[in-house]
Amino acid sequence: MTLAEIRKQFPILEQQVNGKPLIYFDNGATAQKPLAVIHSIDDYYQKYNSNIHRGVHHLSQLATNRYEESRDILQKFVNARKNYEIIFTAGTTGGINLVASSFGKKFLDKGDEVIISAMEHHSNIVPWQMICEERGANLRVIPINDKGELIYEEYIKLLSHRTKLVAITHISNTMGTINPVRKMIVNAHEIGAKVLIDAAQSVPHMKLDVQELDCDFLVFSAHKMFGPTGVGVLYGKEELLNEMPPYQGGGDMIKEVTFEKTTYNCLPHKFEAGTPNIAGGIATAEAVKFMNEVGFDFIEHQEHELLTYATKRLSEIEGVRIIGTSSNKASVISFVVAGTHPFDVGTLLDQMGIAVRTGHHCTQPLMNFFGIPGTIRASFAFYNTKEEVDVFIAAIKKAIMMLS
Ligand code: 7TS
Repeated sequence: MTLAEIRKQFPILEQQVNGKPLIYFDNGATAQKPLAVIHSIDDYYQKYNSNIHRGVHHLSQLATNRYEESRDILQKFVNARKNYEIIFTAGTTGGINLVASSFGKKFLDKGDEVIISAMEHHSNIVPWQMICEERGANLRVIPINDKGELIYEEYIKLLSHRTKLVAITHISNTMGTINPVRKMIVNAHEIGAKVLIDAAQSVPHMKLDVQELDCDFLVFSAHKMFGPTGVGVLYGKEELLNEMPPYQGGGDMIKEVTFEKTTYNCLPHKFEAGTPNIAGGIATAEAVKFMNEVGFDFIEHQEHELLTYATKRLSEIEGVRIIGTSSNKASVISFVVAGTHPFDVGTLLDQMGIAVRTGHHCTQPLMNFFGIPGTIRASFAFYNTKEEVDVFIAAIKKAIMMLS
């Protein structure tokens, strides 16, 4: 597919906002959906809406088959060994809370430690704080340097026999820093700790392989990889998931219920209580197929071009300071403009049809580290263009003039 053909699959991009052609640079928050995903949701509700795993009737079987096919497609997508290592969740946040609660109850005791980093999204901070408090465990934080990179020696120093889990983002949503997760997993495993990778920001940009990474858990959201909102995936190693207690109780997660005792269903159902987002789960497979069709070679190439070009052009503007200058970055650029508030710049960009995210991006500790209230963040997807970057750069210059 050419770039023009790809863009045709995203009708939302064709509109005008405030009288200007929309430029959507807020892909880190949520990505747009191709027609295949939209049609899949429509199809489910028009043709075979019914509950899964319970009905013998035709529609229920159809829905169940499609939902389970989607699990298989996701298994292949991240190269999990077994399809039941793929647990459907409500999103990255849902997956992290599941692991924090379930793994935490089973494996965290007084004095144990969970390691996170200074660049985590609140979703990968707060659930660990909550479970650590409950279990009497301690949260330790890997510091970062001024470029927004982890200080690796400090990570090594933090690892000890007390470390039960390392929960780390693969890519920083605010800065785009790509963390050396493969190496981090090896080091954590050396001391017997388990590792959860928050892949919310990496799964739309690069091919992931959970066997090659050897992570114990990996979580992501469908909506950031061109799928629907309200769906996510938790990958977990079979042995670990089997050892962990259920997270929520309810329908589908049981084998047998009596008032005296309930026995639990096998994987993956043990962790999937209640009726899920069926249409969303099915449509997620369409998002995967679409990304595979576009191809990760194209995705990586296009996004690298956009990142390099936009970084160069932005750096040339007086007063602009880029937050996060690691040499190993995904297509995310956060910046501040001297003498302006990110919100004001964002508002002016919106008036010019450009969607960026402004604020702390759910990474308040990171903002505190840099001593700033927030940033303006442009996050690119493979459907963005250099021409859009040119319009964006001109718009920033204009905004700076208007605000000075
Ligand atoms: N982890 C990371 C690294 C994220 O970027 C996000 C969402 C989450 C977890 C939570 O994902 P959710 O789908 O469960 O909400 N990040 C952003 C963002 O950067 N702007 O809006 C949401």
